[in-house]
Amino acid sequence: TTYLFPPDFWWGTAVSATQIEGAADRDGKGKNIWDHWYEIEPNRFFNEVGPAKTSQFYDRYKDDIALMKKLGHTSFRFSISWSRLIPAGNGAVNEKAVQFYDQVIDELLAAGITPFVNLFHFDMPMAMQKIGGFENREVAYAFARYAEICFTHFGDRVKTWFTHNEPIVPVEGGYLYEFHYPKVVDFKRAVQVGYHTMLSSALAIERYRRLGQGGKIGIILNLTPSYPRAEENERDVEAAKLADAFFNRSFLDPSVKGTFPQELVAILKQYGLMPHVEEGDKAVISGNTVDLLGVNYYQPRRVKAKETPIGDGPLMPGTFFDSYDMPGKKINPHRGWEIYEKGIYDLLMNIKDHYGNIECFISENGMGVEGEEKFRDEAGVIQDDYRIEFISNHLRWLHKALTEGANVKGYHLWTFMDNWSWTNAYKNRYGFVSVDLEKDGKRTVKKSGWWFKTVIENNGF
Ligand code: BGP
Repeated sequence: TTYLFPPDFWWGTAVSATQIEGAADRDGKGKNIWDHWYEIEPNRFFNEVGPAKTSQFYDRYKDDIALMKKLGHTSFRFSISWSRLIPAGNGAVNEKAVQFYDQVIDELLAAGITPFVNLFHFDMPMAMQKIGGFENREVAYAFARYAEICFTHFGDRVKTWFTHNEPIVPVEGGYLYEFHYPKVVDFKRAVQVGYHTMLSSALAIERYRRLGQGGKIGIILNLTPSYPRAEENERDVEAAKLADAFFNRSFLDPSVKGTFPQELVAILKQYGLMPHVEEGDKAVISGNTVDLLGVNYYQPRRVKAKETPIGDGPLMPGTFFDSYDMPGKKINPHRGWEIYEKGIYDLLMNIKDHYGNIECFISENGMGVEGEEKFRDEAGVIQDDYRIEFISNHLRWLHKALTEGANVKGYHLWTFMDNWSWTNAYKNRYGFVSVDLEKDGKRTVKKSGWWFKTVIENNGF
Protein backbone atom coordinates (compact mmCIF):
# COMPACT_ATOMS: atom_id res chain seq x y z
CA THR A 1 0.00 0.00 0.00
CA THR A 2 1.12 3.53 -0.69
CA TYR A 3 0.35 6.35 1.65
CA LEU A 4 0.26 9.65 -0.19
CA PHE A 5 -0.05 12.95 1.67
CA PRO A 6 -1.52 16.23 0.42
CA PRO A 7 0.72 18.69 -1.40
CA ASP A 8 2.30 21.17 1.04
CA PHE A 9 2.12 18.71 3.92
CA TRP A 10 4.49 20.03 6.62
CA TRP A 11 7.38 17.61 7.06
CA GLY A 12 9.97 18.38 9.66
CA THR A 13 11.14 18.16 13.22
CA ALA A 14 10.87 19.94 16.54
CA VAL A 15 13.42 21.11 19.08
CA SER A 16 13.49 23.43 22.07
CA ALA A 17 15.97 26.11 23.09
CA THR A 18 17.14 24.69 26.41
CA GLN A 19 17.58 21.25 24.90
CA ILE A 20 19.78 22.20 21.96
CA GLU A 21 21.33 25.65 22.22
CA GLY A 22 24.00 25.25 24.88
CA ALA A 23 25.91 28.52 25.48
CA ALA A 24 23.70 28.85 28.53
CA ASP A 25 25.79 31.58 30.11
CA ARG A 26 27.10 33.29 27.02
CA ASP A 27 26.25 36.53 25.25
CA GLY A 28 24.14 37.88 28.05
CA LYS A 29 21.68 35.03 28.50
CA GLY A 30 19.92 35.06 31.87
CA LYS A 31 19.43 31.88 33.84
CA ASN A 32 16.28 29.86 33.53
CA ILE A 33 14.96 27.32 36.03
CA TRP A 34 16.95 24.50 34.41
CA ASP A 35 20.28 26.33 34.60
CA HIS A 36 19.49 27.09 38.22
CA TRP A 37 18.27 23.64 39.20
CA TYR A 38 21.32 21.99 37.73
CA GLU A 39 23.54 24.37 39.65
CA ILE A 40 21.96 23.66 43.01
CA GLU A 41 21.19 19.96 42.58
CA PRO A 42 23.46 18.57 39.90
CA ASN A 43 22.69 14.94 40.67
CA ARG A 44 18.98 15.04 40.86
CA PHE A 45 17.88 13.73 37.47
CA PHE A 46 20.53 14.66 35.06
CA ASN A 47 23.30 12.12 35.47
CA GLU A 48 25.33 15.20 36.34
CA VAL A 49 24.75 16.66 32.89
CA GLY A 50 22.98 19.98 32.65
CA PRO A 51 21.78 21.97 29.65
CA ALA A 52 24.93 24.13 29.55
CA LYS A 53 26.39 22.51 26.46
CA THR A 54 24.09 19.93 24.82
CA SER A 55 24.08 19.93 20.97
CA GLN A 56 25.66 23.40 20.65
CA PHE A 57 23.05 24.68 18.22
CA TYR A 58 23.97 28.21 19.28
CA ASP A 59 27.35 27.77 17.59
CA ARG A 60 26.46 25.24 14.92
CA TYR A 61 23.06 26.36 13.68
CA LYS A 62 24.34 27.10 10.15
CA ASP A 63 25.59 23.58 9.61
CA ASP A 64 22.54 22.11 11.30
CA ILE A 65 20.16 24.01 9.07
CA ALA A 66 22.21 23.01 6.02
CA LEU A 67 21.81 19.40 7.10
CA MET A 68 18.09 19.89 7.61
CA LYS A 69 17.89 21.18 4.06
CA LYS A 70 19.86 18.21 2.80
CA LEU A 71 17.35 15.94 4.51
CA GLY A 72 14.53 17.68 2.70
CA HIS A 73 12.71 19.22 5.66
CA THR A 74 10.09 21.77 4.71
CA SER A 75 9.42 23.16 8.19
CA PHE A 76 11.12 23.26 11.57
CA ARG A 77 9.87 24.14 15.03
CA PHE A 78 12.22 25.68 17.53
CA SER A 79 11.67 27.80 20.60
CA ILE A 80 12.99 31.17 21.63
CA SER A 81 14.63 31.23 25.01
CA TRP A 82 12.83 33.88 27.05
CA SER A 83 15.83 34.25 29.36
CA ARG A 84 18.19 34.68 26.41
CA LEU A 85 16.03 37.37 24.85
CA ILE A 86 15.10 39.14 28.07
CA PRO A 87 17.61 38.05 30.72
CA ALA A 88 15.60 39.46 33.62
CA GLY A 89 12.32 38.16 32.20
CA ASN A 90 10.63 41.53 32.26
CA GLY A 91 13.42 44.01 31.55
CA ALA A 92 15.75 44.99 28.75
CA VAL A 93 16.10 43.08 25.51
CA ASN A 94 19.43 41.36 24.85
CA GLU A 95 20.52 42.50 21.38
CA LYS A 96 22.85 39.53 20.99
CA ALA A 97 19.84 37.24 21.33
CA VAL A 98 17.88 39.21 18.76
CA GLN A 99 20.82 38.79 16.40
CA PHE A 100 21.01 35.07 17.06
CA TYR A 101 17.34 34.37 16.41
CA ASP A 102 17.39 36.71 13.39
CA GLN A 103 20.18 34.65 11.91
CA VAL A 104 18.47 31.34 12.63
CA ILE A 105 15.24 32.54 11.00
CA ASP A 106 17.05 33.97 7.96
CA GLU A 107 19.11 30.85 7.55
CA LEU A 108 15.97 28.69 7.64
CA LEU A 109 14.15 30.85 5.13
CA ALA A 110 17.15 30.85 2.82
CA ALA A 111 17.12 27.04 3.01
CA GLY A 112 13.45 26.96 2.06
CA ILE A 113 12.40 25.74 5.51
CA THR A 114 9.40 27.39 7.14
CA PRO A 115 10.16 28.42 10.73
CA PHE A 116 7.52 27.53 13.32
CA VAL A 117 8.36 29.40 16.50
CA ASN A 118 7.28 28.46 19.99
CA LEU A 119 7.58 30.97 22.83
CA PHE A 120 7.68 28.84 25.94
CA HIS A 121 9.12 25.36 26.23
CA PHE A 122 9.38 24.70 29.99
CA ASP A 123 12.10 27.36 30.41
CA MET A 124 10.89 29.91 32.94
CA PRO A 125 13.50 32.66 33.45
CA MET A 126 14.89 32.39 36.97
CA ALA A 127 14.08 36.06 37.60
CA MET A 128 10.42 35.26 36.90
CA GLN A 129 10.47 32.08 38.97
CA LYS A 130 11.79 34.09 41.92
CA ILE A 131 8.55 36.04 41.94
CA GLY A 132 6.48 32.87 41.66
CA GLY A 133 6.57 31.88 37.99
CA PHE A 134 3.09 31.45 36.55
CA GLU A 135 1.67 31.26 40.03
CA ASN A 136 2.07 35.03 39.98
CA ARG A 137 -0.35 36.82 37.68
CA GLU A 138 2.32 39.41 36.88
CA VAL A 139 4.32 36.72 35.13
CA ALA A 140 1.43 36.08 32.72
CA TYR A 141 1.68 39.74 31.70
CA ALA A 142 5.49 39.57 31.54
CA PHE A 143 5.08 36.60 29.21
CA ALA A 144 2.68 38.55 27.00
CA ARG A 145 5.19 41.42 26.84
CA TYR A 146 7.97 38.97 25.91
CA ALA A 147 5.69 37.47 23.25
CA GLU A 148 4.98 40.88 21.78
CA ILE A 149 8.70 41.65 21.65
CA CYS A 150 9.19 38.42 19.69
CA PHE A 151 6.37 39.30 17.28
CA THR A 152 7.79 42.78 16.75
CA HIS A 153 11.31 41.57 16.05
CA PHE A 154 10.64 38.41 14.10
CA GLY A 155 7.01 38.56 12.97
CA ASP A 156 7.87 40.01 9.58
CA ARG A 157 9.38 36.62 8.69
CA VAL A 158 7.80 34.18 11.13
CA LYS A 159 4.17 33.48 10.25
CA THR A 160 3.47 30.47 12.44
CA TRP A 161 3.67 31.01 16.19
CA PHE A 162 2.92 28.97 19.27
CA THR A 163 2.49 30.38 22.75
CA HIS A 164 3.33 27.26 24.76
CA ASN A 165 4.54 23.71 24.36
CA GLU A 166 2.75 21.18 26.55
CA PRO A 167 1.55 23.70 29.14
CA ILE A 168 0.24 20.94 31.39
CA VAL A 169 3.73 19.52 31.85
CA PRO A 170 5.25 22.31 33.97
CA VAL A 171 2.05 22.19 36.04
CA GLU A 172 2.41 18.47 36.65
CA GLY A 173 6.18 18.50 36.87
CA GLY A 174 6.65 21.67 38.90
CA TYR A 175 3.61 21.59 41.19
CA LEU A 176 2.39 18.00 41.52
CA TYR A 177 4.97 15.32 40.82
CA GLU A 178 8.36 16.98 41.37
CA PHE A 179 10.01 16.42 38.01
CA HIS A 180 10.32 20.11 37.15
CA TYR A 181 11.49 23.03 39.26
CA PRO A 182 10.27 24.32 41.74
CA LYS A 183 9.11 20.76 42.65
CA VAL A 184 6.24 21.85 44.80
CA VAL A 185 3.47 19.34 45.61
CA ASP A 186 0.27 21.31 45.96
CA PHE A 187 -2.83 20.75 43.87
CA LYS A 188 -4.31 24.17 44.52
CA ARG A 189 -1.14 25.97 43.54
CA ALA A 190 -0.88 23.74 40.47
CA VAL A 191 -4.34 24.85 39.38
CA GLN A 192 -3.35 28.50 39.78
CA VAL A 193 -0.21 27.96 37.71
CA GLY A 194 -2.23 26.22 35.01
CA TYR A 195 -4.81 28.98 34.98
CA HIS A 196 -2.25 31.78 34.63
CA THR A 197 -0.44 29.80 31.93
CA MET A 198 -3.71 29.63 29.99
CA LEU A 199 -4.30 33.33 30.59
CA SER A 200 -0.78 34.15 29.39
CA SER A 201 -1.45 32.26 26.16
CA ALA A 202 -4.65 34.22 25.50
CA LEU A 203 -2.94 37.53 26.35
CA ALA A 204 -0.15 36.76 23.89
CA ILE A 205 -2.66 35.85 21.18
CA GLU A 206 -4.53 39.09 21.82
CA ARG A 207 -1.33 41.07 21.30
CA TYR A 208 -0.44 39.11 18.19
CA ARG A 209 -3.78 39.86 16.58
CA ARG A 210 -3.56 43.51 17.52
CA LEU A 211 -0.29 43.78 15.59
CA GLY A 212 -2.06 42.51 12.47
CA GLN A 213 0.93 40.68 11.05
CA GLY A 214 -1.23 38.28 9.10
CA GLY A 215 0.22 35.04 10.42
CA LYS A 216 -1.21 32.26 12.53
CA ILE A 217 -0.86 31.61 16.22
CA GLY A 218 -1.60 28.48 18.15
CA ILE A 219 -0.62 26.32 21.07
CA ILE A 220 1.07 22.93 21.27
CA LEU A 221 -0.60 20.37 23.53
CA ASN A 222 0.47 16.89 24.55
CA LEU A 223 -2.77 15.02 24.15
CA THR A 224 -2.95 11.66 25.84
CA PRO A 225 -6.09 9.92 24.63
CA SER A 226 -7.63 8.32 27.71
CA TYR A 227 -8.99 4.81 27.42
CA PRO A 228 -11.06 3.10 30.11
CA ARG A 229 -10.04 -0.34 31.36
CA ALA A 230 -13.41 -1.69 30.23
CA GLU A 231 -15.74 0.08 27.80
CA GLU A 232 -18.76 -1.61 29.38
CA ASN A 233 -17.85 -0.52 32.90
CA GLU A 234 -19.55 2.80 33.46
CA ARG A 235 -17.30 3.77 36.33
CA ASP A 236 -14.18 3.11 34.25
CA VAL A 237 -15.60 5.17 31.40
CA GLU A 238 -16.37 7.96 33.85
CA ALA A 239 -12.83 7.79 35.24
CA ALA A 240 -11.33 8.00 31.74
CA LYS A 241 -13.48 11.05 31.04
CA LEU A 242 -12.20 12.73 34.17
CA ALA A 243 -8.58 11.98 33.30
CA ASP A 244 -9.26 13.48 29.89
CA ALA A 245 -10.75 16.60 31.48
CA PHE A 246 -7.73 17.06 33.78
CA PHE A 247 -4.92 16.29 31.37
CA ASN A 248 -6.26 17.16 27.92
CA ARG A 249 -9.33 19.33 28.01
CA SER A 250 -7.95 21.63 30.73
CA PHE A 251 -5.95 23.37 28.00
CA LEU A 252 -7.61 22.06 24.84
CA ASP A 253 -11.07 23.45 25.59
CA PRO A 254 -10.05 26.98 26.59
CA SER A 255 -7.47 27.14 23.77
CA VAL A 256 -9.87 26.10 21.02
CA LYS A 257 -13.34 26.85 22.41
CA GLY A 258 -12.56 29.57 24.92
CA THR A 259 -14.20 27.75 27.83
CA PHE A 260 -13.04 25.41 30.58
CA PRO A 261 -14.62 21.94 30.85
CA GLN A 262 -17.58 22.10 33.22
CA GLU A 263 -16.79 18.72 34.84
CA LEU A 264 -13.38 20.05 35.80
CA VAL A 265 -14.71 23.33 37.16
CA ALA A 266 -17.29 21.41 39.20
CA ILE A 267 -14.58 19.30 40.85
CA LEU A 268 -12.33 22.26 41.49
CA LYS A 269 -15.23 24.07 43.14
CA GLN A 270 -16.30 21.10 45.19
CA TYR A 271 -12.81 20.59 46.62
CA GLY A 272 -11.90 24.24 47.12
CA LEU A 273 -9.31 24.24 44.36
CA MET A 274 -10.57 27.09 42.21
CA PRO A 275 -7.85 29.52 41.12
CA HIS A 276 -7.98 33.24 41.66
CA VAL A 277 -9.67 34.74 38.61
CA GLU A 278 -10.07 38.43 37.80
CA GLU A 279 -12.85 40.27 36.10
CA GLY A 280 -12.25 40.44 32.40
CA ASP A 281 -10.22 37.21 32.23
CA LYS A 282 -13.15 35.31 30.82
CA ALA A 283 -13.43 37.71 27.91
CA VAL A 284 -9.68 37.53 27.26
CA ILE A 285 -9.73 33.73 27.18
CA SER A 286 -12.92 33.34 25.18
CA GLY A 287 -11.95 36.12 22.78
CA ASN A 288 -8.49 34.81 21.94
CA THR A 289 -8.72 31.21 20.91
CA VAL A 290 -6.08 29.67 18.66
CA ASP A 291 -5.84 29.55 14.87
CA LEU A 292 -4.17 26.18 14.86
CA LEU A 293 -3.21 23.37 17.16
CA GLY A 294 0.03 21.46 17.47
CA VAL A 295 -0.41 18.03 18.99
CA ASN A 296 2.42 16.09 20.61
CA TYR A 297 1.61 12.43 20.81
CA TYR A 298 3.74 9.83 22.53
CA GLN A 299 1.51 7.53 24.51
CA PRO A 300 -2.08 7.02 25.62
CA ARG A 301 -3.46 7.05 29.13
CA ARG A 302 -5.10 3.87 30.48
CA VAL A 303 -7.59 4.55 33.20
CA LYS A 304 -9.75 2.66 35.64
CA ALA A 305 -12.21 3.72 38.31
CA LYS A 306 -10.83 4.62 41.70
CA GLU A 307 -10.90 1.72 44.11
CA THR A 308 -10.24 3.69 47.30
CA PRO A 309 -12.85 6.28 48.27
CA ILE A 310 -12.01 9.94 47.76
CA GLY A 311 -11.00 11.56 50.98
CA ASP A 312 -7.95 9.66 52.17
CA GLY A 313 -4.54 10.99 51.31
CA PRO A 314 -3.53 14.30 49.77
CA LEU A 315 -5.75 15.71 47.07
CA MET A 316 -4.17 15.16 43.63
CA PRO A 317 -5.62 14.64 40.14
CA GLY A 318 -5.14 10.92 40.71
CA THR A 319 -7.55 11.16 43.61
CA PHE A 320 -10.31 10.99 41.04
CA PHE A 321 -9.19 8.04 38.88
CA ASP A 322 -6.52 5.37 38.78
CA SER A 323 -4.12 4.45 36.06
CA TYR A 324 -4.42 1.00 34.65
CA ASP A 325 -1.58 -1.15 33.45
CA MET A 326 -3.00 -2.84 30.39
CA PRO A 327 -1.83 -6.42 30.09
CA GLY A 328 -0.13 -7.18 26.79
CA LYS A 329 0.33 -3.57 25.79
CA LYS A 330 3.08 -2.79 23.28
CA ILE A 331 6.02 -1.12 24.94
CA ASN A 332 9.01 0.76 23.60
CA PRO A 333 11.69 -1.47 25.11
CA HIS A 334 14.17 1.39 25.02
CA ARG A 335 12.13 3.94 26.91
CA GLY A 336 9.38 2.05 28.71
CA TRP A 337 6.53 4.06 27.21
CA GLU A 338 3.52 2.35 25.71
CA ILE A 339 3.32 2.46 21.92
CA TYR A 340 -0.25 2.72 20.66
CA GLU A 341 -0.28 3.99 17.10
CA LYS A 342 -4.05 4.18 16.80
CA GLY A 343 -4.00 6.88 19.48
CA ILE A 344 -2.89 9.38 16.86
CA TYR A 345 -5.98 8.58 14.79
CA ASP A 346 -8.30 8.75 17.78
CA LEU A 347 -7.05 12.13 18.87
CA LEU A 348 -7.17 13.58 15.36
CA MET A 349 -10.74 12.36 14.90
CA ASN A 350 -11.65 13.82 18.28
CA ILE A 351 -10.35 17.20 17.11
CA LYS A 352 -12.30 16.82 13.89
CA ASP A 353 -15.54 15.80 15.57
CA HIS A 354 -15.48 17.89 18.75
CA TYR A 355 -13.22 20.87 18.09
CA GLY A 356 -14.61 22.23 14.85
CA ASN A 357 -12.02 20.38 12.77
CA ILE A 358 -9.55 23.14 13.56
CA GLU A 359 -6.32 23.14 11.58
CA CYS A 360 -3.79 20.97 13.36
CA PHE A 361 -0.60 19.01 12.90
CA ILE A 362 1.43 16.46 14.78
CA SER A 363 4.03 18.70 16.35
CA GLU A 364 5.91 15.91 18.17
CA ASN A 365 5.94 12.14 17.98
CA GLY A 366 9.00 10.03 18.40
CA MET A 367 10.88 7.22 19.96
CA GLY A 368 13.44 7.63 22.72
CA VAL A 369 16.13 4.98 22.76
CA GLU A 370 18.65 4.30 25.45
CA GLY A 371 22.07 3.01 24.42
CA GLU A 372 21.51 3.70 20.75
CA GLU A 373 25.25 3.44 20.03
CA LYS A 374 24.91 -0.31 19.95
CA PHE A 375 22.95 0.03 16.70
CA ARG A 376 25.77 1.85 14.93
CA ASP A 377 27.16 -0.11 11.97
CA GLU A 378 30.70 -0.22 10.61
CA ALA A 379 30.10 2.77 8.39
CA GLY A 380 29.12 4.71 11.52
CA VAL A 381 25.40 4.94 10.74
CA ILE A 382 22.87 4.08 13.44
CA GLN A 383 20.57 1.43 11.98
CA ASP A 384 17.40 2.55 13.68
CA ASP A 385 14.86 0.40 11.88
CA TYR A 386 12.73 0.47 15.04
CA ARG A 387 12.33 4.24 14.57
CA ILE A 388 11.36 3.86 10.91
CA GLU A 389 8.74 1.34 11.95
CA PHE A 390 7.52 3.59 14.76
CA ILE A 391 7.13 6.58 12.44
CA SER A 392 5.54 4.71 9.55
CA ASN A 393 3.02 3.00 11.83
CA HIS A 394 1.97 6.37 13.20
CA LEU A 395 1.87 7.91 9.74
CA ARG A 396 -0.47 5.16 8.56
CA TRP A 397 -2.98 6.07 11.25
CA LEU A 398 -2.48 9.77 10.57
CA HIS A 399 -3.18 9.08 6.92
CA LYS A 400 -6.39 7.25 7.79
CA ALA A 401 -7.55 10.28 9.78
CA LEU A 402 -6.72 12.46 6.78
CA THR A 403 -8.77 10.37 4.41
CA GLU A 404 -11.66 10.59 6.88
CA GLY A 405 -11.56 14.36 6.84
CA ALA A 406 -9.26 15.38 9.70
CA ASN A 407 -7.71 18.79 9.06
CA VAL A 408 -4.17 17.64 9.80
CA LYS A 409 -1.49 19.57 7.98
CA GLY A 410 1.79 18.00 8.90
CA TYR A 411 4.06 15.76 10.91
CA HIS A 412 7.12 16.79 12.93
CA LEU A 413 9.29 14.24 14.58
CA TRP A 414 10.75 14.80 18.00
CA THR A 415 13.52 15.51 17.17
CA PHE A 416 16.01 16.71 14.59
CA MET A 417 19.16 15.75 16.48
CA ASP A 418 19.96 14.09 19.77
CA ASN A 419 19.85 16.58 22.59
CA TRP A 420 19.52 17.15 26.31
CA SER A 421 16.37 16.04 28.03
CA TRP A 422 14.69 17.39 31.15
CA THR A 423 14.69 14.32 33.30
CA ASN A 424 17.21 12.01 31.73
CA ALA A 425 19.92 14.26 30.27
CA TYR A 426 21.55 12.36 27.39
CA LYS A 427 20.15 8.93 28.15
CA ASN A 428 17.35 8.60 25.60
CA ARG A 429 18.10 9.59 22.03
CA TYR A 430 15.32 10.70 19.69
CA GLY A 431 16.99 12.38 16.71
CA PHE A 432 17.15 11.73 12.99
CA VAL A 433 20.73 12.81 13.49
CA SER A 434 23.01 11.37 16.12
CA VAL A 435 25.16 13.81 18.06
CA ASP A 436 28.21 12.83 19.99
CA LEU A 437 26.97 14.64 23.06
CA GLU A 438 29.74 13.46 25.37
CA LYS A 439 32.62 14.50 23.13
CA ASP A 440 32.82 16.75 20.10
CA GLY A 441 29.20 17.06 19.07
CA LYS A 442 29.78 15.25 15.79
CA ARG A 443 26.61 14.85 13.69
CA THR A 444 25.82 11.68 11.77
CA VAL A 445 22.51 11.09 10.02
CA LYS A 446 20.81 7.90 11.20
CA LYS A 447 19.17 5.46 8.82
CA SER A 448 15.77 6.95 9.75
CA GLY A 449 16.93 10.42 8.70
CA TRP A 450 17.74 9.22 5.19
CA TRP A 451 14.51 7.23 5.09
CA PHE A 452 12.48 10.28 6.10
CA LYS A 453 14.15 12.24 3.30
CA THR A 454 12.62 9.81 0.78
CA VAL A 455 9.25 10.09 2.50
CA ILE A 456 9.40 13.86 2.05
CA GLU A 457 10.55 13.58 -1.57
CA ASN A 458 7.73 11.20 -2.41
CA ASN A 459 5.30 12.98 -0.13
CA GLY A 460 4.48 9.56 1.23
CA PHE A 461 5.75 6.06 1.49
C1 BGP B 1 8.09 16.13 25.20
C2 BGP B 1 8.80 17.46 25.24
C3 BGP B 1 10.15 17.46 24.62
C4 BGP B 1 10.94 16.15 24.72
C5 BGP B 1 10.06 14.91 24.60
C6 BGP B 1 10.76 13.61 24.95
O1 BGP B 1 7.21 16.04 26.26
O2 BGP B 1 8.03 18.48 24.64
O3 BGP B 1 10.83 18.57 25.14
O4 BGP B 1 11.85 16.14 25.74
O5 BGP B 1 8.90 15.01 25.36
O6 BGP B 1 10.66 13.30 26.31
P1 BGP B 1 11.93 12.87 27.18
O7 BGP B 1 13.03 13.79 26.78
O8 BGP B 1 11.54 13.04 28.60
O9 BGP B 1 12.22 11.46 26.84
